[in-house]
Amino acid sequence: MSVLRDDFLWGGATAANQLEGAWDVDGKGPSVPDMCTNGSFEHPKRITTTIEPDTLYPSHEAIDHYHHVEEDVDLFAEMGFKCYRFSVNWTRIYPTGEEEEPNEKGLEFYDKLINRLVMHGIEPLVTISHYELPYALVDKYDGWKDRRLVDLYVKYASTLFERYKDKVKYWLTFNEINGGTTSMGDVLSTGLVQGFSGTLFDVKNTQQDRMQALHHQFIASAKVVKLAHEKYPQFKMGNMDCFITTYPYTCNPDDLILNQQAMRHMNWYASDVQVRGAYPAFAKRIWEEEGVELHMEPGDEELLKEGKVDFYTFSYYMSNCVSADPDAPQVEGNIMAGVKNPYLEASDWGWQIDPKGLRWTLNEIYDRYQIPLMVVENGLGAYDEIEPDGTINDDYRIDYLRKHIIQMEEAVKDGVDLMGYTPWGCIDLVSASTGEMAKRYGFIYVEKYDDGTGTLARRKKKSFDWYKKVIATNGEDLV
Ligand code: BGP
Repeated sequence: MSVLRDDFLWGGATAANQLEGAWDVDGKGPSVPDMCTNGSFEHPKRITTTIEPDTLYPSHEAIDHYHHVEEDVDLFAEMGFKCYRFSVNWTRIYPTGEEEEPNEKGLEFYDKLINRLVMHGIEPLVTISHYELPYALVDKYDGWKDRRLVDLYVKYASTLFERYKDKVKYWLTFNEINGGTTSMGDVLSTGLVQGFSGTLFDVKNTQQDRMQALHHQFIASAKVVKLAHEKYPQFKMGNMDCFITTYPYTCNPDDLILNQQAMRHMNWYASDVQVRGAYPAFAKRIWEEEGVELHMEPGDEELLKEGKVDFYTFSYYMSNCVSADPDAPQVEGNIMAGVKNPYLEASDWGWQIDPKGLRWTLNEIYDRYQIPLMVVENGLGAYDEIEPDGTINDDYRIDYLRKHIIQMEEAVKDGVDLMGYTPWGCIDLVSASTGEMAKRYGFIYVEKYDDGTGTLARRKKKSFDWYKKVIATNGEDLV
C-alpha cells in the first residue's frame, strides 16, 4: 500500500517564459524575461533596455511550446500525469499590463492548453505570475515598487478566474515570492530594473525598495485570494516559495543564531505573511537593521488577514550551510550562495543535492503551518547526451528524483499532509538563472541548443518510462 494519498497529484512544472517562445506572436507584449539574453554558469545573462541586434534572447523561441502544445500535453498524459503546473504569460493577456480589455488571442492559447489537459483528465495548477512581469510596467513604474501594480495584477488575475472558473481549481499567486527579500528577486520577481542594463548580479537596489515592492505583492496576492474565496468557493489558493533550507555549519551558537536569521529572512518572512496573514514578530528587527520603513496603507493589515492561502507550495533543489566564520568554504546556489556542506555532493552547477533535507523541510513547514503542502519544483539540472542509438540514459536524474521521492514518503510517514509533486522542467526548457538550454531537467528531451539552433524535436529520455511507472504505482515502485 502506498503511503501517499490516492489522489496524490503527480505531474510536472513549467513556466510560460521558459518554454512557450512566440514572444511577439498574436499580440503578446514583451515581458522582463524577453529582455534577458542567454548566458551560462561562467557568463551571467544580462537584462537589456532594448532588444539588441545580433544577441540571443532565449525566451523568444524557447522550445516553441506555443506551437507544440498538443504534442507536449499528450506526452505528459502518456506519462500518466495527474496534474500539470504551468504559468500564464501576463503579456499574452495584457500586453503592457494596462489595457482595459484582455487580448482574446492570448486567452485562446490557454483555452487550447487547458482543454487538452482536461481532455486527458490532468488537473491544471496555474501560477498566475511566474517571472513574467510586463516590461512596460518596469519602464513606466519601476516594477512592483509602485503600488499601482496591485490593481493591474488583480485585473489580470480576475480575467483568468472568470475565464477558467469551471476548469481550474488550483492557483498559485506568485512564483517564489520570497526571492523578493534578496537581490536575486530584483529582475525576475519584483522587476526593480527601470532603465537598467547589466547582469542579474549588478542590480543595485535598497532593502527599502525591495521590502516595499514585496509588500505590494503580498497585498496583490491577498486581494486575489480574498476575491477567489468570496466569488469562487471551489478554488484552492496557494503561495509559492523558493525554499532555501540552511543548516548551521557547526554547533557554535553563533552559527545557530545566524542560521535562524537566514531561515527567517529567506523563508519564513514571506510565508508567515501569506499563510498566517500577518508579518511575523521578527520582521520589526529586520526592518530596523536594514533601514526599512514599510509604508502600509489603512486596511492593509485587515487585507493580509483576509487573504490567507489554503495550501503551501514550494520549490526545493538543494540546501546550504550558514557560518559565522567568513573564511568557511563557499558553494553556488539558485537564489543565494552558501557555505559548503562536507556531507553533500553538488550538481554541475554547484547546487548541493540533499534528499534528506527535503524530509526535514517538509516537516518544518508542516509543523509551523498545518496546511496541506505540495512540492511544485524539484529536479536535477544536468547535461544530457543523445547516444548513437538515439537513447538518452539519464540515470543520474532518476537517481536524484528517486531519492527525493523516498524522503517525501518518509515525511508523509512523519505525518505531513502532502498533496502532490510536480518536478521542475518536465520537458527541457530555458534555465531561469543562466538562460541556457544545456541545463536540462526534463523527462522529455528537446532538440534545442545554446546557440539558438535545433529542430525542436521531442524525444523521451530513460526517465520518461521510469516516471510513468512511479506514477502508475503511486510512488511504490521506484526502481
Ligand atoms: C526556480 C524557478 C524556475 C526554474 C528553477 C530551476 O527558482 O522558479 O523558474 O527555472 O528554479 O532553476 P534554473 O532554471 O536556473 O536551473
